[in-house]
Amino acid sequence: MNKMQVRAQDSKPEFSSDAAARSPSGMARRTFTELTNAHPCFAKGSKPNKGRIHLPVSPGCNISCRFCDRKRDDVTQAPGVSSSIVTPEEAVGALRRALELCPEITVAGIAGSGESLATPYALETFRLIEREFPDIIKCMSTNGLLLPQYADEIIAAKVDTLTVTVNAVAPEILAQIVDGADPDVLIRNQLAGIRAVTAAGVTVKVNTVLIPEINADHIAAIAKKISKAGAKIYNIIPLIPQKELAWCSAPGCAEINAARAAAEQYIPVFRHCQRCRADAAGMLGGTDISRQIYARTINAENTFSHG
Ligand code: CLF
Repeated sequence: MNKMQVRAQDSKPEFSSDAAARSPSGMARRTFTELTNAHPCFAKGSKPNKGRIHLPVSPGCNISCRFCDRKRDDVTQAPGVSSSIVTPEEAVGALRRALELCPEITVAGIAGSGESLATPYALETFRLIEREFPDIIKCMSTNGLLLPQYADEIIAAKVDTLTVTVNAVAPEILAQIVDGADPDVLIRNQLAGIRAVTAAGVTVKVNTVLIPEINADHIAAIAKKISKAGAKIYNIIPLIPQKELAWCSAPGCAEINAARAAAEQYIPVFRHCQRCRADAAGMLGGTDISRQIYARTINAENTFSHG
């Protein structure tokens, strides 16, 4: 039997209260249980009454995933696309406007358009948000290459939730997906970084881009490793074939379901990902209000970031 066909066992892990969320540093953070009620992307079910805004403050990247195209436009459905990049101060203004338009927004997320830790703007933005909106959940997305180096700053900036994109835990597989980083180093840093921030009470989600020709049989191995490292929830995102991975296929429902079942043996799985733009705003799956917040020339369709 193909690993992808292995069904999840009946006794799937359930969400549990998280005592570790009270960090050793004494800094109180939202527990995973609290987040399952308040954060649209950190629960098994959908939360139609909670929204998020993405603040596109991070232009650079440091690993060059072969499926990614970080071009600026308003309509392309592709990883890393956003209409514009804003400054940390402009991002706080965007959050202010978004909360006026959509009070259901509970989360300010930074998911691009590039890598959050490749430039200082994401952490700077979170520090500004903490001053003006301490009740808003601060959600950061990263490829994890610099996570061990920045773990203390992330913790000090009171980031509540961190998403690490882990597309493989075997270097020979990751080498087929990432062009600009040593796969051994990237995997080592991702896992060490997850361990470091979760020990301080940050709740970690892992995203994996499911690429049928490359990592589809590898999902259970990823789930096992990231769960052991401290991640609380797992999101499997179907590939949009483009750029250097245009030769790969977009996984169908059966492949996605099989991957989720394989992962769920080890970790709860989030199933409601909307593949948000790096500048999305509003309710997940609902009307996007980002046009009323960020300058755009054309109506935006739903595009995808690694958040
Ligand atoms: Fe944004 Fe990502 Fe935070 Fe959510 S999105 S940074 S964890 S607030 Fe959510 Fe959108 Fe899927 Fe991301 S539905 S792409 S998983």
